[in-house]
Amino acid sequence: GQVFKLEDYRPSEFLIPETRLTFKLHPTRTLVQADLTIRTRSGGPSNAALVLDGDELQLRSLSINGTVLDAASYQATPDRLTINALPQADTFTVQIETEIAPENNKALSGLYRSSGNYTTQCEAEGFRRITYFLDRPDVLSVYTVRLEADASETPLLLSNGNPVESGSLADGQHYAVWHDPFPKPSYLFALVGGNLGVITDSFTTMSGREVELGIYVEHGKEARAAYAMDALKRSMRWDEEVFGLEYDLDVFNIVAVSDFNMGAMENKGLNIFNDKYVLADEVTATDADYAGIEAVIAHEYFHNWTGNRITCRDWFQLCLKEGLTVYRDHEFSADQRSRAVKRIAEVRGLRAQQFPEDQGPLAHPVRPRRYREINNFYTSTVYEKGSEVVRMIRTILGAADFRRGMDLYFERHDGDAATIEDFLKVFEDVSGRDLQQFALWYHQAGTPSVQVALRHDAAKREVTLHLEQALAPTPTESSKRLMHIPLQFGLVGPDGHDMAVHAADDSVEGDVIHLRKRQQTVRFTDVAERPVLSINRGFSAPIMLAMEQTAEDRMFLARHDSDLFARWQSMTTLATQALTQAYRTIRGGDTPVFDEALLALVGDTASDASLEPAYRALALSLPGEGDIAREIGQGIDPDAILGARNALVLAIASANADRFALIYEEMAASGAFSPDAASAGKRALRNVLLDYLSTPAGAVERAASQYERATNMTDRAAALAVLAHRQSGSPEAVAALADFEHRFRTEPLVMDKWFQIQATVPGAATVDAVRRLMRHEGFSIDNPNRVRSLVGAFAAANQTAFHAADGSGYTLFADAVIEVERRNPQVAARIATAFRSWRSLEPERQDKARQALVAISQHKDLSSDLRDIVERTLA
Ligand code: BAL
Ligand code: ZN
Repeated sequence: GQVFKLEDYRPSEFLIPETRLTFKLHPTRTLVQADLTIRTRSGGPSNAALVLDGDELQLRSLSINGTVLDAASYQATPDRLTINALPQADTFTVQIETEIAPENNKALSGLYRSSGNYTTQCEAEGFRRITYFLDRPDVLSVYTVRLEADASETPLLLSNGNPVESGSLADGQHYAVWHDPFPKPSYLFALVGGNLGVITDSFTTMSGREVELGIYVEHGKEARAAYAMDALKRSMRWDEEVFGLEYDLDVFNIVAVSDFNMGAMENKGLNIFNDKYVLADEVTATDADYAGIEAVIAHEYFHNWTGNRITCRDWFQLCLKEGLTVYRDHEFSADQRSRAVKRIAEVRGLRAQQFPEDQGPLAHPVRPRRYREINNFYTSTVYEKGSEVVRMIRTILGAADFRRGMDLYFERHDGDAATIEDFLKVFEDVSGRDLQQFALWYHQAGTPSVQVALRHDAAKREVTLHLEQALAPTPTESSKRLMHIPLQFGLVGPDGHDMAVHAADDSVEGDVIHLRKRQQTVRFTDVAERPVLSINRGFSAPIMLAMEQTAEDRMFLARHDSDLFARWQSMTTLATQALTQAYRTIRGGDTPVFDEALLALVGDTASDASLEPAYRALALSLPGEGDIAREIGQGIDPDAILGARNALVLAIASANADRFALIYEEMAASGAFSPDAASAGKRALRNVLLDYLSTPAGAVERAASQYERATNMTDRAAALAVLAHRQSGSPEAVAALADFEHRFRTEPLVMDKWFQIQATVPGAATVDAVRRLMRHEGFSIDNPNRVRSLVGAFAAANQTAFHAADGSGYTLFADAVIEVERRNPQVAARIATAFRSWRSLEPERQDKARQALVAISQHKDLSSDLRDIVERTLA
């Protein structure tokens, strides 16, 4: 396939200031009439041909300035329309008619039907599946859209912007016209035609304008949209208060659909959502679902400024809108909930998803320089690491200058298709700082590592910190330059409080050390007693830290660090060290034993009432199998990792059984259900304790009883997972699985939990279970949520089954990927990234994983999406 390169960017010769679209919606014969005003960029006539993008399109007719073109003056193929004979003018109109079949569109890109409703997904390159167009983000156009459809079958007709008019037509048809006054790229176009229920509300902006809000869902599910509406209003208020950003149209609509490739899409004024991120009530949704809804509603809303009002010049700049908007939704959630808890959860996610990406064959810079298939760059590097980079800008500049920089960004670039250079420049301009070296965070792939050692000289009353950075080569980047790494830190005194620091070095500003060289030494004067170093507080830089620190010092920090993130990190580091040690012991044929002090630390943290329950729950959640694998590095044996982790869980449970049982009771809910953060935190702590308490052989009663008595999905799903994972095959586990299926078989989103819990039961026997579940009546290979819950979860979150020693997990998965790929290449390519860490496995599994990858690559007519992932993974 073609390789697209950043350095090849050229502005378009032609612009499309206005786009008028008419859709005659029909399941298999939708007629699309596009009337485009074309203007040359130069302002004079152009000699160039007009080349418009298409994808599987069928041209019905073509006119220029209203005159039908003769066949000799253009060439139309499914993926390109080239018009050679253009009027000798700076402005002219082109009329294009295409016909498409939404019903047959299983790729869910472009215009498609889901549960009888018409919907669109145009990012990144779906618009060209609707009509021929300059389908690139730097061509901004003002859209007027007329929709026509059968009035009884499709009573609802929505598009971007504000409603203009609507009415009846002959033959039971009706129409609606929408106009969006804000010029936008084609990837932000959307329409919905359907028969849906709605909840409405309104929002008064800070300047006093009324905005009508609507959330459209399947009939009968309106009540489940209430939390999303509440989250939307909170998002709108927060963006005004924190960034001074106000909404700009008369209406804001959200539509939930059940077949959706992404989480949601920020189309101007008409966000389209995967219904997973809209629908919630206590019986069907977990606290994690509520938090996800809040975050995604906010994320898409925040795109209205960071993405829509200021969009991207080209797809290499994807992180300009995504990294920044993730940063904004993280800050929103931190303000709505607990900042420390939110930060720990973010970092856990970053390490589980982005670090393996950054350290494997699919590594790429936050701003890539090359791609073959842009759909494969909606990655955690672009999104999550992109957000970390924005967070570092704020750490380096401080809150006030960061806000001034954001203000300048909106002032300077509103209406632009901008670049990362534009973004960095505003922060340089407001702060007078040089961000050249810092910009490498956008340009270089890979996770930097930093080594730190602290020396205290009691006689001189001096502390010296030695810091050293390194960045390993990544595919396509063999040599790396030195990074600017901002490290938040504190020197913790024997009383557990931070000491006042006097740095004899200008690389220290306040509580931040700016590491810019390969090796750096920082001196602190007037330090009488030996402090304990707490560094990378708040995870100020997304790095791997190697610190010379004794277990005693880590224990001390795990109990006393004033920075709750760093406190959690110390405990996690201790657990990780214990787990890698246990792994080696198991590999050596012995039984691991654990340090009593660690077991006591976990118990003490669980019962520390000065800490909020949500934090305690996170502190008790041991590193995942993937985290342990990453720490070990090479020659991975997933069974030994699971063995080590289970052994530590059991040791912690045995050492703290009584305490845990007590706290489990203490955290029991009283009163009505509320999804708020404090209530959710109690449930989280209770459920992580349930997992510990249900680990010993036969300890099945508590979970079975919680399952039976559960009145909300958080407690019910947690009990089910504990039964299925800790007491797999027990009569109680079997009964609970059957009960859950019976209760929720008509609720696809809930059945996703059932599929996912079973797909992640540890052990090779799950391979057959997944094969059976793929034939379950509730499963559909066409639906992305079902595929991700069963097949995706199996590969990404079940190390001992996916990597079963006999290779059966790989075979099952490779077959499933191909089956998905025949319908939906984007989803297939996404789940196939589960192979990315194959080279870290022990040799026999490596060999089997490679065979499975090669088998996929040898399939005929492989989509460019899947081919790109498989070839890069094998390279
Ligand atoms: N732009 C694609 C979905 C999202 O990141 O909001
Ligand atoms: Zn986004």
